[in-house]
Amino acid sequence: MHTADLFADDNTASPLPERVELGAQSVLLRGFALPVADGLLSAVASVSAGAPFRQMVTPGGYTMSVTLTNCGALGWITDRRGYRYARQDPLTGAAWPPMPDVIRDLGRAAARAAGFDGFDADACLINRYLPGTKMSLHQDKDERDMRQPIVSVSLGIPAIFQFGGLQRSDPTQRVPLIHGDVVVWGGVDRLRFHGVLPVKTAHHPIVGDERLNITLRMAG
Ligand code: MD6
Ligand code: FE
Repeated sequence: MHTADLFADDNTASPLPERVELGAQSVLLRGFALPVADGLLSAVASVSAGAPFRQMVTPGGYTMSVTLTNCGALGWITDRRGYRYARQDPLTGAAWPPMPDVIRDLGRAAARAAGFDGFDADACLINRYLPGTKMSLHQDKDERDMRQPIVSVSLGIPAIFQFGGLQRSDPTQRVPLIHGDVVVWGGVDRLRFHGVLPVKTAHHPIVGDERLNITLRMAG
């Protein structure tokens, strides 16, 4: 190889792009949550102290592999009666814990960075993925105002996010997500199918052997 080739543009070590466009109104903001990751983890710990992670059952009778909890005025739940948002935790009968500012502020900032001004989440779903758990391909359509985007924050061990089209049968992109990544999708992409492939065993130095996903929405 000629020395010059070592310095050619396409051989130059470059940092990962911080913005990856996944669709016309969908973007992966790589590392966007890193500056507040420790604060987010403390927030998740305090939320789950009041509203523990638990498995839920889908309307079809399947037990979801992930465990979940919520904070904020509205929490996403599922049982045999359907998917919906609820003001009370069905486990405790109490209101969900308030949404910590670090979560709400991150959601607003990420949505703005993705081109959605005025995003102020009232619903925060927190999913916990242990190795082998997954989220099947689905659309998010339980929210009242579909003009508002979804903000999804990844913490802990990596996962592969599947991002499809408006039809279940459309091809899916496979997007590796790591600690600190944030995906925002809305507008023409709001109803795109998405999911998470079974998470592989791994270790994260701060979070441990699990993945946490914080999904923010304006649901009410
Ligand atoms: C995730 N969660 O946990 C993505 N959507 O990475 C979702 O897409 C989701 O957990 C609708 C309802 C519940 C969910
Ligand atoms: Fe979803």
